[in-house]
Amino acid sequence: MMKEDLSIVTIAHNEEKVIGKTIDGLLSNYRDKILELIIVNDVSSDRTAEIVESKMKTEPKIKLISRQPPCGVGRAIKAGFKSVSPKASYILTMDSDFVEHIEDVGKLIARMEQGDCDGAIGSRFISGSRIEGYPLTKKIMNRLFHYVVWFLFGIKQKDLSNNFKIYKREVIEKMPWRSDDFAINAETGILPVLSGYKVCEVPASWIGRSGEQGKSKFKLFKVGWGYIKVIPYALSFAGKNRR
Ligand SMILES: Nc1nc2c(ncn2[C@@H]2O[C@H](COP(=O)(O)OP(=O)(O)OP(=O)(O)O)[C@@H](O)[C@H]2O)c(=O)[nH]1
Ligand SMILES: [Mg+2]
Repeated sequence: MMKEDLSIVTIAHNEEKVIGKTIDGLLSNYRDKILELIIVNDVSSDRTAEIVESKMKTEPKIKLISRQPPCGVGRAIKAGFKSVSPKASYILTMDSDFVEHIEDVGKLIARMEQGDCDGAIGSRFISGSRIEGYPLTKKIMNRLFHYVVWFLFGIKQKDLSNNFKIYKREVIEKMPWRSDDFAINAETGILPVLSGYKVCEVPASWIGRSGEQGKSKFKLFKVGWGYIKVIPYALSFAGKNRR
């Protein structure tokens, strides 16, 4: 990876408790790799936008996209992808509450620097990873989803739905991203693999939020349906893109 050719897209909705730390952690550790750090904020009612704006005063690499309703993880990620600079060679997508394991970002970058992958996923379900405080129901649904995807498509990657991935820019640009909700995170794992890109996995950590890190926005029974809809979409995509 060359100098300053990475665009990081991170999404935020009411993340005043963590957004500052995430920005500082990324820039202090990876400044020489980062071309731009795009924060897609969806009508946060807290100080998220203010915190980002105050950092922007002294940090030209930060870009803030302030979306209007309707909100949604998918809408936000798609808006972030569209605003990536044409100068970027790589795009990394991540949640903004990813505070404690900023070194995992380095693992994704290092994997790409080996030069043999089109993308890499930070996986919570391979050896070397760490997962703590992940609710059991969420885990069962997640594993079931991956079993179905493996069964239907033969996709062996273990953590397709983690929003912690890096791709060459052209991969992100070519895929027809569809979901407006959390399920976009399954698409960003599945569609590139179906297109024949080589998608590697590196171990990553996932530690449940503690109180001072704000509230979860993930409601399994509200967003679960979105993931199921990705399956027929991926089936039709696979039909059109068979290689
Ligand atoms: N822009 C935008 N970001 C969102 C929206 N909903 C959630 N997010 C962000 O998406 C990321 C994932 O949401 P989380 O609430 O952390 O969900 P999770 O990671 O599955 O679960 P926890 O970490 O336990 O809360 C976070 O960075 C949120 O700020 C939205 O509607 N718009
Ligand atoms: Mg989270």
